[in-house]
Amino acid sequence: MAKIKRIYAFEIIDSRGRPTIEGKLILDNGQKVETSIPAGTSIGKFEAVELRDADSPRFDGMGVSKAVQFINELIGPKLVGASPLKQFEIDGWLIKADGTKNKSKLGANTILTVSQLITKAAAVDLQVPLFRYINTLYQAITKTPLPIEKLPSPMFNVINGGKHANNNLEFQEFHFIPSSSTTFAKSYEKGVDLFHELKRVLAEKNAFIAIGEEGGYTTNFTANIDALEVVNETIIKKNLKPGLDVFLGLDIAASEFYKNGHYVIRDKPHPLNSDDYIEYIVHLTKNYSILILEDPLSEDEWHSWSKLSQIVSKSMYLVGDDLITTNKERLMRAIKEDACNSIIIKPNQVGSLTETLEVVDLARKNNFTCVVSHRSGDTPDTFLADFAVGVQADFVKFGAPSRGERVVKYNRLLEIEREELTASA
Ligand code: 2PG
Ligand code: MG
Repeated sequence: MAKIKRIYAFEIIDSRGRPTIEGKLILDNGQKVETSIPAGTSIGKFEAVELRDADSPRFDGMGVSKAVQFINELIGPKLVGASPLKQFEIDGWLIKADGTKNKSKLGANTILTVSQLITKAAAVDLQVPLFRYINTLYQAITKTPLPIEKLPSPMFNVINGGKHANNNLEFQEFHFIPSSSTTFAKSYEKGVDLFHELKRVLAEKNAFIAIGEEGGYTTNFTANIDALEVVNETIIKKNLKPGLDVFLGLDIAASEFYKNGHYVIRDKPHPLNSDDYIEYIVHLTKNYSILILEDPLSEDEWHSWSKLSQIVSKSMYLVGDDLITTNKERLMRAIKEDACNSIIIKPNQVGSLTETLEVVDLARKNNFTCVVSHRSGDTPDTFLADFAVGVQADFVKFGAPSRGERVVKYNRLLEIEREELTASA
């Protein structure tokens, strides 16, 4: 089996025009793999630390030259001669070398670059598709067989608000979720059709249309409920039934507008206390076919999460993103307090493949639904699509069905369905 000959990294620019890390790994048989790391704009308070050159004026302090230097001078040379098949050992060594609880010494972005390179190199060396190799690693962690039988259902982010746009919506993401009763290809097609129909619906209303961070439309709505209304209207215009053919998804990212114990949204004339705000959220879920409700409450409001969960958890996926941040301890607390029934999985929130797999395992063992997610700052890397198939995630959210760094991941799922799953079925 091949050994690592060289690992190196450099700065590239992500989809937002911010620096991120690209890493390359060369095996001693000449094979080469590369990976790049996404980054969030609305970052959860409990995410592992993303190492940036905050003390430098370069790129507004967003450079990653220190992280790159760690890979080129510290980590890379030490891994020369190692086997890429030792994923768990190498991740364990990196986590130990960092030695902090939140990866603040080396950076989650630094460690994840190396971790993903190791995974990709092993798959190439073994000559298996990346998703199958990730599936093998996952089974080694869960100690239970997990056959690859399906593709995750896509959720398409078609209206961008919150920190992902400079419109006046507080809610961050509005999704179309085609019913999962068809193939991925059909769901993708439906998502694309709805995306274009939505633009026509907005144009008919003389709305000003621009594009947000994740490829969805941003426009001048007066309230969050208006965006839900437009999304619903689009489904009906396309002769589809909301709640049957297509569902709605929201990532509210509520931590961003939770101020002094109150939720401040345009839909209401005054800031709302948690109980009144929950009442409004429940009202929205009753009036629109919301299947996925992500981060409706602030990342610190555990008690309110449990309250809302009691009301909605039986009829929809209540998803913790900023609440859990792909963190095992926070997931354990969410399970114990019945705070939600689903989790967003983002490898860069925790910083290594092994830990991400462990979180998926813990979530599954507690009947949580798993949504694998991109970041608002992303790259053309398709690692996440293979990851989602490898762990048999229930849903993926990779943004709008438009813009290169988003569609490249959906297109990879299309490729897996076309070339790998139908062939082996
Ligand atoms: C989220 C993500 C991705 P960001 O909140 O779920 O859509 O946004 O990457 O900005 O954290
Ligand atoms: Mg989120």
